[in-house]
Amino acid sequence: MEPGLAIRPIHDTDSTMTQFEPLTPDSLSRLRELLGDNGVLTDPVALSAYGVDETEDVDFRPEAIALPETKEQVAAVLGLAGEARFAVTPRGGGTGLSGGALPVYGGLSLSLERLNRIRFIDEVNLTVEAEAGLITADLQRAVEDLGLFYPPDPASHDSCQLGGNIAEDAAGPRSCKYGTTRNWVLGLEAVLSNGTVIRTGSATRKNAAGYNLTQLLIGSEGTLAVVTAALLKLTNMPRLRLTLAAPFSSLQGAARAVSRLFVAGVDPAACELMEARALELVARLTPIPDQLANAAALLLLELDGDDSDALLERAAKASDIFDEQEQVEVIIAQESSDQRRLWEIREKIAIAVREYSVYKEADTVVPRSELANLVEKARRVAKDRQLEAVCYGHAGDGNLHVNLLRGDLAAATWKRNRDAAEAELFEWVTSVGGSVTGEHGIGWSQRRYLPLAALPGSIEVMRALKSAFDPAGILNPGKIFADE
Ligand code: 2HG
Ligand code: ZN
Repeated sequence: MEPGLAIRPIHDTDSTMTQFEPLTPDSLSRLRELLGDNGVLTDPVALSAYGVDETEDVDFRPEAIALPETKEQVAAVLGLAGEARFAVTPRGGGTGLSGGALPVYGGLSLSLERLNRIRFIDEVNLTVEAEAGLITADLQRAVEDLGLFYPPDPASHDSCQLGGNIAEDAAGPRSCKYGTTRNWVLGLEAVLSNGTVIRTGSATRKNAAGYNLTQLLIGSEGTLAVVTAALLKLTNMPRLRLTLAAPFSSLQGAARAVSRLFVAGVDPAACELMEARALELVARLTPIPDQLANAAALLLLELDGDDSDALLERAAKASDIFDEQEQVEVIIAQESSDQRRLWEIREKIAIAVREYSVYKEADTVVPRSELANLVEKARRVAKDRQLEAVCYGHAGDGNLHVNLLRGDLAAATWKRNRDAAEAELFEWVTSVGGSVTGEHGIGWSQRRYLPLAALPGSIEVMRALKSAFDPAGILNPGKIFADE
């Protein structure tokens, strides 16, 4: 696809600041009437905590934080916001990586954290209905106790919330077999910006009635409605898992092997790639087995299923595919403690990068056949601007997190070079059929790149949808679109 438009500069938020009213003492006292005194926070410590998420280098404080406990309270808060015209930014666990939950125009941070109940688990129809503020790992544990499985596994699953996962269409290693959050949602309960509560979808596996509002709200980053609960699909927990660690002496070999695994039907639940530099940084935090430490690229695979012979057969097929590229000494871990040790290498990368250098992460996604070129391109755009690129991530989905490291560049040079490197990288990514975010969303920090991923006509439709859902524009303003 032709890239839609050249990258446009981002307007300063001040230019449109006037479209919202500040939270007046009157609005604050009405919020307290609706939510009780402990349902509204205005102390500086809270304001600064709710002014950041996991996105590098951004900080926008809200004027107050609302902590509703019911959907009716969410509806009442939005009704008040519409009347008083203050901005409302929904917030989940604050683990986002594109600033989607940051109140860039101030106003109210609407945290769903107290709507955190599991309403029911239906073991006959294999569904669960849970509220938006439920921690993802708590949802997973609750269904796992019944032998059931909710597969989406964002890295932050111990602290992220279901509502945030839905807002960003979050994913993790297992999405290469099981899909992203959107593949597990049957229906949503949500509050529109005028305070109307809607329900989308149905409790059935099929539903062809009307527009698919469920899928439209998923990934809409809190700009169209506030999701308060979701009806999710479940599946059976696979009885067996194998972890394979394959150290390659060439990045090209590892990257080629990734596409071959899928063509040959190995069907990995997870297929992660780490390049040498990522391994080096992790080794500063945790010991890496000698066979893996010096690889040019490491592939980490998870295979799951119920039949141990079939699983071992798929593992052998994966090994053969690796050997077609080069001689690879694969480690196969069957015990869960050994598997944990291998996965720890992957899980520590983000923190290892963070501890090493200031960085900016580009959440690139390309067709699998372009993975080797992607890493080459990332290295080149970084090197041309005195930066370093560290690539790792969900190779099975063609989704690599390219971390651009500042090293010892001066602040102004870093900002200029980083932006230029990222723009060139995304221009290339979209020129080969990829996109500007695989799983972290556009949010605030990536919005200048939307025109690379969507043609002007598509962006026009997106804007029309935004106005239809939120005519006053009070819901999570400043996100997704570059020149709002
Ligand atoms: C991962 O795959 C996550 O580890 C997080 O998407 C990436 O924290 C990060 O930068
Ligand atoms: Zn990721």
